Amino acid sequence: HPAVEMLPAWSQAEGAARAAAAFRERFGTEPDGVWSAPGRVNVIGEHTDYNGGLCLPIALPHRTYVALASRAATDGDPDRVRLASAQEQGTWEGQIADVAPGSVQGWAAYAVGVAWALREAGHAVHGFDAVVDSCVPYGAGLSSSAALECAVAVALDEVHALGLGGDDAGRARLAAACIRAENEIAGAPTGGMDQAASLRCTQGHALLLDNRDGSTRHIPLDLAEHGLALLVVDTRAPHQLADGQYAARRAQCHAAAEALGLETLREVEDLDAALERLAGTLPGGTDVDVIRRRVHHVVTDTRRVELVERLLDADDVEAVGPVLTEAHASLRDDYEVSVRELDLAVESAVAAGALGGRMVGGGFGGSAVALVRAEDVEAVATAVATAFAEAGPAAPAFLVATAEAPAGRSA
Ligand code: GAF
Repeated sequence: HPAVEMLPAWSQAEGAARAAAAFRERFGTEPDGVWSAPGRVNVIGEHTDYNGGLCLPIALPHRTYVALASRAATDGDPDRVRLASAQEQGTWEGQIADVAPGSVQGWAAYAVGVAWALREAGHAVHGFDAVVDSCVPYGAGLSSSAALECAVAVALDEVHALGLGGDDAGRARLAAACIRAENEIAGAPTGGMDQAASLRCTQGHALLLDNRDGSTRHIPLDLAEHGLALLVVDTRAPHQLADGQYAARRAQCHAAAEALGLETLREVEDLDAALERLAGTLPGGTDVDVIRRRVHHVVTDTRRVELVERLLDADDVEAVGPVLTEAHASLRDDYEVSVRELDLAVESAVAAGALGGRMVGGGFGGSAVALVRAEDVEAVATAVATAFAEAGPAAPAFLVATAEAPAGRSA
């Protein structure tokens, strides 16, 4: 059997110590503090956020740490930002006032974009030095970018005493700033689930997020209590959100809603009737079958979130497994965002005894989850690693997801 690689999560004390040490080494001074924010894994409800639908993410134990020192208003250059990362070469330097769509390339856009967005929202934010360190797997569809944005957001909130981090309404506003940073400065047209998950989840709960109005419900999720575990498979298939596929799916959903005279696909009540109507209402030249399948996925996935909510409320957690597998088929066949590695992860996990599984996040690479009995974690991971070794793709890596704390101060 191939070895199973588990991706470790640092404790908050360890992550904070690493980021603070890297800060001292880079800038030769002490940071004001260290803040951190988690990556996420979504239990169910994929590509629903930008359609006003439901999703159900949890915050991972894997977090991104930001050691930050605010520049005093009296500093000779109060607007200057310097950013470094333990995972990247070099230091990014610039002025917040110069940040604009298209002006910052690479990972720094996700960090300095948040300072820009907070300013756009009317908050007095000035420059800072920051060093980032992270154990959120990068590019694995587990929201390493949202974790970076949200860690910077809670840091800037506190050093400027904006008072937003202290309650959920304020955190929703921080999330909105992070979404603007990602959409407008980093140029990734994502929907907002990831930032809400990183800022608004609570430990021991999944976050039922209604993207129609941003309202939430915290659903207790202690899988260990049920003898279960959520095994995440990072397929290591390259995953890229800023490419055209994600935007193309968004545009198709938008076109479908428009053809139906709806603001979002969340408003579809009678799915069969809506699918029927699309034939006559979409602009000529549109592939009606493709749009119908996209709509079918989006509408049924929000229904699956409602079903999982009922199952969790009834403590019938094992029954969630098959719903995940059904969601995977919908993402693969109707939404067409899966890839061979994701299908292989789900199929090999289910064949090895997982109760169900599906790809998570945007797709086109990234990770899958499998709901497994706690005693089967190792056997299922080994079976998935073996299937990959036999089929040819690079070896996957694994982690066990538990519902952890949202973004906050770590030191
Ligand atoms: C990515 C996006 F960032 C989210 O907004 C969401 O649309 C997800 O893909 C799919 O559910 O993570």
